[in-house]
Amino acid sequence: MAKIPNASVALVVGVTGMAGLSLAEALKKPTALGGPWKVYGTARRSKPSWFPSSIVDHFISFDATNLDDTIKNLFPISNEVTHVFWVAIQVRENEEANILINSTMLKNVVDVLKSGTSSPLCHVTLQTGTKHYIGPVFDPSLANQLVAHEPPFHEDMPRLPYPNFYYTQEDVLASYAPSISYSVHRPSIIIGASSRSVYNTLLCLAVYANICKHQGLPFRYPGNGYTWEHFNEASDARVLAEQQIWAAISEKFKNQAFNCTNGDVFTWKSFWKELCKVFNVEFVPFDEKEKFDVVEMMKDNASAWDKIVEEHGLLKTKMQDMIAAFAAIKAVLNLEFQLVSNMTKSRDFGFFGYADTLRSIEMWVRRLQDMNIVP
Ligand SMILES: *[C@@H]1O[C@H](CO)[C@@H](O)[C@H](O)[C@H]1NC(C)=O
Ligand SMILES: *[C@@H]1O[C@H](CO)[C@@H](O)[C@H](O)[C@H]1NC(C)=O
Ligand SMILES: *[C@@H]1O[C@H](CO)[C@@H](O)[C@H](O)[C@H]1NC(C)=O
Ligand SMILES: CC(=O)N[C@H]1CO[C@H](CO)[C@@H](O)[C@@H]1O
Repeated sequence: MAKIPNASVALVVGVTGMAGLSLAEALKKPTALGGPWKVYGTARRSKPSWFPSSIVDHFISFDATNLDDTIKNLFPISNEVTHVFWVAIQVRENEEANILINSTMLKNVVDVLKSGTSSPLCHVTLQTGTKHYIGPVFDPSLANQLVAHEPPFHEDMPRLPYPNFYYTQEDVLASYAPSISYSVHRPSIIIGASSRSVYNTLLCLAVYANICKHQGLPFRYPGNGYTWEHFNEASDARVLAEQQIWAAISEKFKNQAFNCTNGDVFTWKSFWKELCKVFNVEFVPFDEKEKFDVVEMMKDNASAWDKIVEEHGLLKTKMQDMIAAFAAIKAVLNLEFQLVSNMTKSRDFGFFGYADTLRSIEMWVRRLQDMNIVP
């Protein structure tokens, strides 16, 4: 079994994303389970201006796809790190490329940390998502052929017969057991704050709302009538952090996968009303006849976003870096089934974290504003 560490030292891989930021904040709370934690946070790029330095003890920039760079940066702390929190993703053009790149990064990091002569590494948490149950919906060559599981999804559902980098990453981690235990966390739409996440729904919706305001366009819902009226769910980055820390230090169970959602459901109609209130834009009900492609619209309005950034002196974000997230939003808002996870397993195991999705929106938008990412 894993060695019992005498101090808790976390390596948060992907600390500048929504989940990473909330994880580092949660680990640094005096009440954090398993604490006090020493926290190393890593990212591919350098620290963004909005990143609060106080939530990590050390910030490391390195490229996990490159083994030499991983050795150079992580070997020096390999005799120290007890827990890895994996919240990094890199998204490539298709799922096969994702599989290769992602499993390589994960393997590089765990191999290097394990190679220390007295490596205390005992647990790795892996954040994946509900694509585990619905398949690679963002892969253009596969998206139209997918057959998903019937919701509500549960952890014991068999894998779908499509390539999925989540499956490969789970296999990579399982290959280190029993010397290192792992837990897998499957959020739905993550709500949090960052300018660096590949898929940041709330940031995109904030950008879209501000463009509509700026251009005098109606803030129309870019999905279909089904999602407008049916239930969906979200995963607050704080709940996700809490669940990962809870699973990481558990002595009672090892090597388990958990859904991780807020525990409530919402219709996009109700979500939209809340967004309109927070952004102070007029609520326009969904109208089938006004269907449009939000990705094309955002590409057309890239210069409008540049202007807003300029006028408000915001952190320089580029529309082109958000197009993948807009495409993901478009896919999710046009689903024809309810994306809802079953949280019973977490509760059976003793995790009761939750968030009220609609109530959380304003807080997270204010956070994005405080970080000077949106006006
Ligand atoms: C997650 O939720 C889905 C849908 O309810 C369910 O099928 C799946 O078993 C759950 N997974 C876990 C690990 O609880
Ligand atoms: C923004 O998008 C709308 C809708 O697609 C379009 O009518 C408008 O011309 C775009 N604005 C600019 C500045 O391109
Ligand atoms: C939720 O998951 C539990 C197992 O974790 C299962 O017993 C229960 O039937 C599921 N509920 C639904 C509605 O699928
Ligand atoms: C399924 C798959 O492509 N797995 C690959 C993940 O990455 C590792 C390391 O590069 C490869 O060895 C696997 O073949």
